[in-house]
Amino acid sequence: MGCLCSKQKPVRTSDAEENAKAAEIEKRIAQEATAEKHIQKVLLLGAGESGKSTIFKQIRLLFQTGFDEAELRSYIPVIHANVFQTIKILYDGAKEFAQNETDSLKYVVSLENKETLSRGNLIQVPDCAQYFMKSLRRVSDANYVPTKEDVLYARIRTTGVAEIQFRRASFLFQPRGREQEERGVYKLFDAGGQRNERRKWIHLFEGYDQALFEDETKNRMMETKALFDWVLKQPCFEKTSFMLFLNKFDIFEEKALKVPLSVCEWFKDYQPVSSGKQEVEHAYEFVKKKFEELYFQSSGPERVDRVFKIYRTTALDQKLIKKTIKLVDETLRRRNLLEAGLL
Ligand SMILES: Nc1nc2c(ncn2[C@@H]2O[C@H](COP(=O)(O)OP(=O)(O)OP(=O)(O)O)[C@@H](O)[C@H]2O)c(=O)[nH]1
Ligand SMILES: [Mg+2]
Repeated sequence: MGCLCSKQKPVRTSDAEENAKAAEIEKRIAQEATAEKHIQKVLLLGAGESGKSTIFKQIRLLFQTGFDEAELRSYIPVIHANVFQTIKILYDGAKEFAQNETDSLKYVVSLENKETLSRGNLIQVPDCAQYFMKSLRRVSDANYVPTKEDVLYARIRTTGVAEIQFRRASFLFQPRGREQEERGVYKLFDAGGQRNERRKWIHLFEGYDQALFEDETKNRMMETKALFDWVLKQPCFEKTSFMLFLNKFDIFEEKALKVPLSVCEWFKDYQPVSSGKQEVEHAYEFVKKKFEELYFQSSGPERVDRVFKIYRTTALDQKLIKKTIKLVDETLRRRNLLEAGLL
């Protein structure tokens, strides 16, 4: 929110002056419209903790100047809070597990005993828990300065909307002198995905659907499904391209072999076919297909020409994110050329 203040001019403005002003305003509007044409707005949407800010951080690292020391240091309290929260969850979880165990020391939380941590999925330990628990000595050092990797793992819920801008040319690595040809600019928005945060951006769109936020019993996948379905149906996204990142593939890879996909209501018709890597691939393809089906079900016939692509990502993997962003860029570029009738 802003406030515009202007001083009243005591002199009478002539018609010629008025006309000149109007022409100047017209010119500025036209210039801004041309500049905006080169700006491609990309909005990161998804449920809370799905990895939006991690992708946002990776993009800052890859295509901007990254984090300076002051910013790295600003993550110290966040990382310490992540560690305290993890220890508290592990401690409470250990007490719960010990109730059904004859060996009362089995779940005692210590640097050496990982028994409770290994059952983390049952007690909702955060995804960064393993990483920071392995680095306890380092992160508690008095002279500790977080590394880039620590910052990527650090978990802080986004409140409001963050925004960065970067030029297409910054990641095209083309021969010198050709940068000017790539005048396109990306504006990337990272919005909070927790239910209460969504209220801040969701009301900007038409068709506000309160019902989505009422059902507390949904598990994360069901919540993602409901959110994706809702977004797809919004009139303001009628012509918007959708790049779906099936993120946290590293966690999926491990989980798919331990917990049957069918525990999730949406995937209850899933049948495992084998074991190991093959099974992971099969499970991933099944999930991908479910999202594709949802996309086509929720996109009316007037929306079929918008672009929809699915990418398998692990936001912590910088190389993979770099490759994925390049693919996304190629897709969006093609789409723009098509729209302009140049392809
Ligand atoms: N193992 C693993 N962890 C990830 C991945 N992506 C993100 N994380 C971790 O998951 C946690 C949550 O990620 P965020 O990027 O904060 O999630 P978000 O979607 O921005 O969440 P909100 O801001 O609450 O909407 C962080 O600790 C990340 O390090 C991934 O691909 N693999
Ligand atoms: Mg976030």
